[in-house]
Amino acid sequence: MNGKIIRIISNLYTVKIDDMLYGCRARGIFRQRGITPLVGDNVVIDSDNNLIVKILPRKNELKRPVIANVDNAIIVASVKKPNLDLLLLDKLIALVTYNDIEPIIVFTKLDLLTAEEKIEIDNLRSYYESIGYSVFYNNETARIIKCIKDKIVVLAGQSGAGKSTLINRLTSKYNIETREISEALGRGKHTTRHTELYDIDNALVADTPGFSSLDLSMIDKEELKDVFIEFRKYTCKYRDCLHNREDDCKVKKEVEKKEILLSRYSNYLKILEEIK
Ligand SMILES: Nc1nc2c(ncn2[C@@H]2O[C@H](COP(=O)(O)OP(=O)(O)OP(=O)(O)O)[C@@H](O)[C@H]2O)c(=O)[nH]1
Ligand SMILES: [Mg+2]
Ligand SMILES: [Zn+2]
Repeated sequence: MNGKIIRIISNLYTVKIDDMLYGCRARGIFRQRGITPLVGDNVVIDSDNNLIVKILPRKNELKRPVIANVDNAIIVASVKKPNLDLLLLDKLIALVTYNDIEPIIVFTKLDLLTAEEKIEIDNLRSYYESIGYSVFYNNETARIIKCIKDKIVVLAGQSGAGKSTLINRLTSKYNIETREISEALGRGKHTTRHTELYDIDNALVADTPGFSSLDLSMIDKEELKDVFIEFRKYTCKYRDCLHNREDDCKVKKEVEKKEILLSRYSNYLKILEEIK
């Protein structure tokens, strides 16, 4: 029988097959060969012996949290408390895109904004949508659920942005304690060992502890411009143009014409500076 690992606690694996859950152990041969089954793995189980006998090839393997076969990352960005951090948002989009994972942007805490501030966020949303991303507000639960159906999804975003709250809004099944993870977060072994996929109408969603800084140093400076997807369609004078100080740079022209959002471009330059 084929299923998916949705939870691992020490060497006990919870495998989901349709709507049934099986507690399994892994065949000894995996350990001998140094293979570790991961949350998100598609596996074959021997249901008579509750044993994982085969791990199917992975499409990708995320390190934090440790999950295999991730389709989407929901980037949770609060617009207040903590204040909207567009540099962090663009960094996360870049990092996720670099890992061949499709980002979904969800803004939270719009209820804390004045009407004028709300218009600014509406405009931002329109820009990110216009370049090809799915963007939602956290009260649009039905649309979010539709967007992630049948996918493996990780949540990403600042501590306190509202990631756990979002899961609770999408489903009443789990009642995750909000702020729970960050308070317990001692970078301990337990957090990673207990990565769990929550089943939300057949989407499998991993809650993730927040973070304050993000390292993009694995991206080469030549690769960065390709993960700013709206830059891709412009051909500059120099083929390897970094859209920085080169002349005849089409991207810079589009920024001047306000076709490219200024914050996107300045965040690109900031990240470029960081990884150089
Ligand atoms: N006003 C308002 N508060 C919200 C909203 N979403 C979340 N919150 C509050 O923000 C606080 C932090 O929410 P959490 O869901 O714990 O944040 P988190 O991203 O899981 O944080 P970490 O686990 O630390 O990474 C909680 O007090 C929530 O009640 C929202 O849309 N509006
Ligand atoms: Mg949380
Ligand atoms: Zn250029």
